[in-house]
Amino acid sequence: DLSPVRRALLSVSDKTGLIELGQALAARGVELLSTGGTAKALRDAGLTVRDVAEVTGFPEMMDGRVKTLHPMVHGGLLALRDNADHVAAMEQHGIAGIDLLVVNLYPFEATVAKGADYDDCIENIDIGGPAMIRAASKNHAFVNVVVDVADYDALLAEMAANDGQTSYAFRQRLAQTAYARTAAYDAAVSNWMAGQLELEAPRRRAFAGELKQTLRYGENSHQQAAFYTDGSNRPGVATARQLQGKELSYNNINDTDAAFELVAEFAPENGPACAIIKHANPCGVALGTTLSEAYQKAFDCDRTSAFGGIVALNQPLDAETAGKIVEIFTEVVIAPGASDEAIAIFAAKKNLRLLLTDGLPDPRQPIVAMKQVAGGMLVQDKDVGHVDVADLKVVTRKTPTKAQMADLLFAWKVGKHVKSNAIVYVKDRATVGVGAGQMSRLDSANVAAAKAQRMAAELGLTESPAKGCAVASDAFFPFPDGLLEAAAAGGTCVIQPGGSMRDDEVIKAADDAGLAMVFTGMRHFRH
Ligand code: 93A
Repeated sequence: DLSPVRRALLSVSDKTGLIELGQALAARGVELLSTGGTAKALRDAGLTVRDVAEVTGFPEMMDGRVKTLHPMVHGGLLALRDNADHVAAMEQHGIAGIDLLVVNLYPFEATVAKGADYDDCIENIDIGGPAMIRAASKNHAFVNVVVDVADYDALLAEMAANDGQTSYAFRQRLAQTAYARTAAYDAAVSNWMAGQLELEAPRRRAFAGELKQTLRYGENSHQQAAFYTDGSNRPGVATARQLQGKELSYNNINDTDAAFELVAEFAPENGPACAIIKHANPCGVALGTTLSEAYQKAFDCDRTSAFGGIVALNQPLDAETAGKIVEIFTEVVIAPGASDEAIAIFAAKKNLRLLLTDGLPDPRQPIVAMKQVAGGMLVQDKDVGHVDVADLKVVTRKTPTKAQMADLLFAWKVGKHVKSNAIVYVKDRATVGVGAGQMSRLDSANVAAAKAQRMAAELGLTESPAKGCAVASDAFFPFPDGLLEAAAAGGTCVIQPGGSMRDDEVIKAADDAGLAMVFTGMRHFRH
């Protein structure tokens, strides 16, 4: 099943590694064909190259839109070398076989990501490249197709090991990679167009994704896993630079994402914020006057759970905060930058991963969220809903004070990032109890209260830190019981969507307990 590589067509937008590849192929006596810019680069390096235009008998035309779309090219890629009819057709029309196709496409995703205008994006939709890739992939019985600079070395190694030939298994693997690339490419084009047309994005979704890395395993060690990027360049775990520490695991990536998306709710200009995540839920979130104070307050909420957690910051990591973080075992820290001093402090902790980004993800950016179900996929807009003071309706006799209002809004933002049923207790812009993922709202209120009790024990406080706290509930209280539990734990004001059949009962219970309560009219389920 070995097949020789005698002729190669190279047509690449990303010219990284091109010369080295061209030289290695030429050294093996492979004839090189190429398109305009690629041919020029190879020739400038002293290599002998034949222009595709010479092979097709047509010049590259229409601004390059038509360069390789020709039977002399596609016949050379698609002809079955062991089929008498195909061989006869090649002879009759003077078509020479192309055994190796090296293509990387016009940078459509990068063009969109840099905010280019409509026409520029359109011009960056590659047509000839994907056509050739699909043709060469189909004919992997004879043809090699390389779509990724990262595979150049593997190709040369395969040829070196087989006296200039490649194996069927190798070509088959290249073909599979190539089809994944064209599929992702077309999905990116379709999704961009959906955005341009302002279509209801979730209802028109194509599935784009490019393999970033294979992971050691998934949620558990018996599950295989991989990490894909979506080409959007959104600041976050997929695009962050990892400065140190071992490779991220599946769970690390999931938790780091949860942490960074949560902390991004707090605009850096409103002060430093820190979120600590365990199992995709926050075990502490706080604002501070300094970043290190924000970290300390977040850490103090639940010191036990924070051990081995993921820390996200809304401002560049500074030395003082770095010094505090390294005092306990932390898996990952993600921040929009770091000072040299902070980086030096982390360098001593080899296992601690530090991820740096160029900014925070925009929490209002309308993107699409997906979830798999048996036999299908659920697609929805990401929850970018938010409320301001002006959106709140006071429903009790008591009105929250200014300070209470600030804590209520803080608690509400945190609650949006807690798995439902979510109950969050907050004091002085720091969580003091988080009840996550319970099947009843009453249970979540209980869990949050128990967390506050443990915080008191951990910090040696004489009274529950939840005394006088603000309470957020991600959905309405169906009965007064959860609300009363929160009041018993120390809650004095409440933020919740409202809209229960028993709102009247719940409001009366709040009045009787002396609480101030506001309705948001918006729910933040998160499952
Ligand atoms: O505009 S195209 O869709 N029309 C074509 O016929 C065609 N053939 C190759 N773009 C085409 N290509 C692309 O040109 C390749 O996929 C590659 O990205 C690029 C290389 O152009 P150059 O060699 O001029 O730099």
